[in-house]
Amino acid sequence: GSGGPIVISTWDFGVAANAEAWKVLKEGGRSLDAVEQGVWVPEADPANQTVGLGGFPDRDGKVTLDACIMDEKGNCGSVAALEHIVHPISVARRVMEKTPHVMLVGEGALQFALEQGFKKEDLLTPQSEKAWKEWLKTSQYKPVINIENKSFAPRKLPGNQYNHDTIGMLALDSKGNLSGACTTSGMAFKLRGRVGDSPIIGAGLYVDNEVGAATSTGVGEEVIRNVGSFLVVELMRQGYRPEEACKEAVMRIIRKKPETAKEIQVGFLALNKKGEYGAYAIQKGFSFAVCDVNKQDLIIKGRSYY
Ligand code: SD4
Repeated sequence: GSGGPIVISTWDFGVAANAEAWKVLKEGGRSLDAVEQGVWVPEADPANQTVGLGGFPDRDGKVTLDACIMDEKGNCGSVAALEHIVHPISVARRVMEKTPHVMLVGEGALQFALEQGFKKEDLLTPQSEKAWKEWLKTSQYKPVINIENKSFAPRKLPGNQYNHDTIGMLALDSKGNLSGACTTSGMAFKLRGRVGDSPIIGAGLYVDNEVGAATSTGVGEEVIRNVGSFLVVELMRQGYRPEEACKEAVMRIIRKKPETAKEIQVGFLALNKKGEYGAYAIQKGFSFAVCDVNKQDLIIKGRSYY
C-alpha cells in the first residue's frame, strides 16, 4: 500500500479515468472530487459503449444509466434508469448534496437533473443504435462473460452478444479519506426498467472510511443478491486483505449458484485505508487500473476462480 493518495478503477479504460482523478489527488484535493471527475471520462466518451453517452440501449432502444457515489462521511447519492444526461455520476452527487434522499429513479431523476441545470441530450449514438438493430434480429437475452478487450470498438461476441463493463472507481486522498463512484449503462439490451447493482449502495459500491471501499462489475443481479460491495468492506473490517475479501465475496456467489456462476462474470475491486488494493473475479480477464505517485498507468490482471 502506498498509503495514498491513490486511485484504482475497473478495467483497462480505468487508466484514462484515473489520470483525470489523479489531477485532483496530486494537488491534495478531495477523493470525492477525484472519483466524480475521473468517471466523467468514460461517461463522456461516445466510443465507450458501456458507460454514459453512447452506451448500449435497453431492448426498447433507450439508453438508461445507473450511477452512485459515496464519500468519507458515509453520505451517498444514486440515480437509476436515468435517461438523457451525459454525467449521471454528477446527478447522483447532487442527490447526495442537495436532497434529503439517497436515490432517484427514472423520470423523477431526469426532472431533478434538469432542475439542477443539467442539459438534456440524446445519448444514443449511431454506432450503438446500429448494434441494437443488429441485436433485434435475434433478440437473444443472455448476459455474456465480460473480458477486457483492448479496443473500445463495438464488442460483438460470438452468438451476436455484446460485452458490458462498468466503471467503478475508488480513491484515497492525501488526508486519508476514501470515496467511490460507480457508473454504467448497465447490461446491453436489458429489459426496460431493469436496474443493476451499480447504483445500489452496498451492492455496486460501498465506502466505509474506517475500513476501506469496494466496487463491482459484471452481472449485477448476482451482486445485488449478495450485497457484494458491502460484504467486501465488512470482510476487510474483519481483517481480510483486499484481494482475500474480494475472493470471499466471489466464493459466496459461486457457492450459492454454482451453475449460474460458471456462465457469468462478476469482479470485485477493493481499496483499504492503508492504500492496499486487490481484486478477484469469477472468470479470467478482469483487469483494473492503478494510479499513485509512483505510477500513473498501471494495469493489473485480476486473479479469478476459473
Ligand atoms: C450491471 N454491473 O448493470 C453492471 C454491468 C457491468 O460489466 O458491470 N458490466 O449489472
